[in-house]
Amino acid sequence: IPEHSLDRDCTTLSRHVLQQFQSFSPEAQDLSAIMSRIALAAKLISRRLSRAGLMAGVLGFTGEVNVQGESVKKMDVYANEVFISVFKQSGLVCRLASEEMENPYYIPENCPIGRYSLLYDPIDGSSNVDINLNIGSIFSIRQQQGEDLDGQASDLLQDGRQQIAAGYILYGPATILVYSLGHGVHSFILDPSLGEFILSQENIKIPEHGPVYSTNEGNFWQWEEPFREYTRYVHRHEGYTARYSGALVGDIHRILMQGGVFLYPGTVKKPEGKLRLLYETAPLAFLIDQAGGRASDGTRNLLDIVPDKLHMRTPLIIGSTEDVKLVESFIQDWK
Ligand code: AHM
Ligand code: MG
Repeated sequence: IPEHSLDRDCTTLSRHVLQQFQSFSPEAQDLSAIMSRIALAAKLISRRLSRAGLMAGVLGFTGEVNVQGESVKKMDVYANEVFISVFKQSGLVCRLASEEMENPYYIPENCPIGRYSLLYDPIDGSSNVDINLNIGSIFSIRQQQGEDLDGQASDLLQDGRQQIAAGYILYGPATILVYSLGHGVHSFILDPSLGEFILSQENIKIPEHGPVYSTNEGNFWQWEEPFREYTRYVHRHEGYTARYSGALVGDIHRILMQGGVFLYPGTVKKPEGKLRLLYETAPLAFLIDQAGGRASDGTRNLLDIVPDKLHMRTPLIIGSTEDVKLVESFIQDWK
């Protein structure tokens, strides 16, 4: 076996985190440990997904409706609990907030020593679960900022640049984890025989421009005019191709690798759009920014938006800088 391939197999996620700090500082060790726990969550969810169709009572709905008014699937509940479980007795994360929970969840034995908060979407693209198509998880790590006096996590209501780390897991043909600590974007592939995430690509850069446009055109007549104008522009010009899977993580992963733009605009009825800032759009914006791309709500850099509540939504335009700016120019011209 050539030596370099052995080195490569040994570049696990936790080692990679330490390498980026170039020190064994307490912060480096904390983040390495946090990323290992997130990796464990990814392995548990990945394992359950790969067998879901063979097990009774794993797929389908629970009959409940979550804080967002969406029907909850059994996999949403399982994945939400996995992230809580992996951080129990870790002393690392005191508080978790997710799409599936109205209020933040505290792990009492980790508080107040756990200096970090985890914000996450346990299952992104829930509609794909029951039909065995790609789905994802999204995560963001923030520093715990003092006391959460009102129990509403108002101290978490800060802009996206305050994220310490962010990333996603894509459950596709292979399970991939992509993350950033603010020093570039790196991807890892789960080697099922080792049960480890192994480095696959370092310092990923998104192309300045790309062919993909990814949006739910079924909403065309619900959008404001500039989004319709942009879509008409794409239809009239050569070199564009449409891709939309119903799971943000997969669509954005394609755009990260090949370039292009993903759009989830607001609609006339819901001007704020569908996607949530703290655990969907801001972590993805952090990653794409680190890869040299751009994310916007149409008028502002998405990383500058300060949420006014935990489950706040934002429109999302994200991807290659040139393509995002082109969409923004349609909005500017219209205003
Ligand atoms: P979810 O987290 O409840 O699954 O919702 C988020 C998903 C995104 O992954 C995807 O881009 C979008 O919702 C799809 O919505 P639509 O079906 O309206 O196109
Ligand atoms: Mg989601």
